[in-house]
Amino acid sequence: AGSPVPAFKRNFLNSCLSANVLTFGTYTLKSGRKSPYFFNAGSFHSGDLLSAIGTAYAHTIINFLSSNSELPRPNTIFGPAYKGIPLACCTLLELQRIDPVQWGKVEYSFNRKEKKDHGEGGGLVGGSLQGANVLVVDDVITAGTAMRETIEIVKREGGKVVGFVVAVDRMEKMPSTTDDDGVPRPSAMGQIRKEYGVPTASIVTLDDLIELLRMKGDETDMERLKDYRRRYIASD
Ligand code: OMP
Repeated sequence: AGSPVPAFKRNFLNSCLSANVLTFGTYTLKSGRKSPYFFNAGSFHSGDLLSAIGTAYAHTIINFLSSNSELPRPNTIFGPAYKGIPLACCTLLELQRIDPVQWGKVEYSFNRKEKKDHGEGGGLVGGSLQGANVLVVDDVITAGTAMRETIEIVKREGGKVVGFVVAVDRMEKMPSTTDDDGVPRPSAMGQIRKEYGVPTASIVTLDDLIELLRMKGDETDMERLKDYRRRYIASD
């Protein structure tokens, strides 16, 4: 039966569909895999959509912190350039609205893709990461390349990643030369959890997307996503 889908997750998924953030077709991913769906966080570009995604991240983070109570409290929300930048800002704004005492003094920060050599200079905008406990907010994890880069940036700037929250966990196994061998391997998220000891969370997973298509009665796309899951599903 499973537990009921919380309202913030349902609203988030409905927003994704109505704004074409989540689309179905044939897409080539960064990893080279051909996917029957794509999640484009760059399409969350209206006031209503920013509010929907900020709310969904904020509730996911609150649940994540309460189920990982041993974690140090984050003092910075970091959004990797480019797509992570508005995500970090609207998430922190929503967290502050929900609980100003807890989140009012927490900072946001993001990296520049090109280092600035004049004015204030440096590779970061926003709060300093020196000695900071950093919670990273990003769009999607597939093979984990983007996530590894972010962990390195935070480390280089003197911070420590204490958690990693994405909108969509595609639940895919790590890529390899025998990518399509049908053998499950650990997920990118699981691997990074182990390697860096960083706990992770997502607003939704591939399983949630399949359930959404089932509820909508979209059999064709649901079957295509299930095929994809069978082929690339991770072992954890
Ligand atoms: P990895 O670096 O392989 O984990 O891929 C994550 C990145 O791929 C994201 O940060 C996006 O730039 C891009 N991506 C999406 O935006 N949406 C998807 O549904 C899939 C991908 C992807 O190429 O895997």
